[in-house]
Amino acid sequence: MKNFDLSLYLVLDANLCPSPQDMVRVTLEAVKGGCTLVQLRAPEWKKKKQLEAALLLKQALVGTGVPLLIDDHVDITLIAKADGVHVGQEDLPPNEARDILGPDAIIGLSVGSLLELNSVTDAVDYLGVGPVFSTKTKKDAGLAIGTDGLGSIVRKATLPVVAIGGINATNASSCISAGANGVAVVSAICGSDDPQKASRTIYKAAFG
Ligand code: TZP
Repeated sequence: MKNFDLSLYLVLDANLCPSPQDMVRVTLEAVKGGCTLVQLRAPEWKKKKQLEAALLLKQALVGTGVPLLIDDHVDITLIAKADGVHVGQEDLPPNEARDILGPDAIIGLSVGSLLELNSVTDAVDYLGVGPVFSTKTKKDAGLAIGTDGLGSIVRKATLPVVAIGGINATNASSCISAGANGVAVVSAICGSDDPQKASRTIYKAAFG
């Protein structure tokens, strides 16, 4: 069994954390606050900077039990010995990512509609579903699907689901009530003055 916990999934953002060191700082605080999984997502950065961040993050997470996933880049995942990759609908397909990374890697896939569930294969371990609420963080995220949209995807999905998009302490519990296994958060943690407190507050709001 692959060991990962989607409960509070921190997605690091290159705009809110402008350097790899910022990413490490936010990550360590978030882990103290209960974050269970971390993704490096920095499409604005050149690969060299993404790799630097991945190596630092992997080192920082040693001994925490919190896995590190890399958005989109299988090569960085391999080089940094990260725990897996998260791919979108337009990225390297999950089967190809699995062929490269092997059976132990964690592979996540973004799904924004019932139609996109058709792209789920045996290679996928979890689904990132959203945007549930409107978000300024990802410009091309598409229209918010709401908790009703989330619920309809969860009911058809055969894999664990993490909700994403506009999630904060106020609305996190509605995602769990709609059937998500966890919440993925960018700005409500990365943009907070106190990422540890923000993480703890969101976790408690979601799971009590
Ligand atoms: N994928 C769908 S929405 C989103 C991503 C990466 C961004 C979510 O950011 P925030 O700040 O938590 O709304």
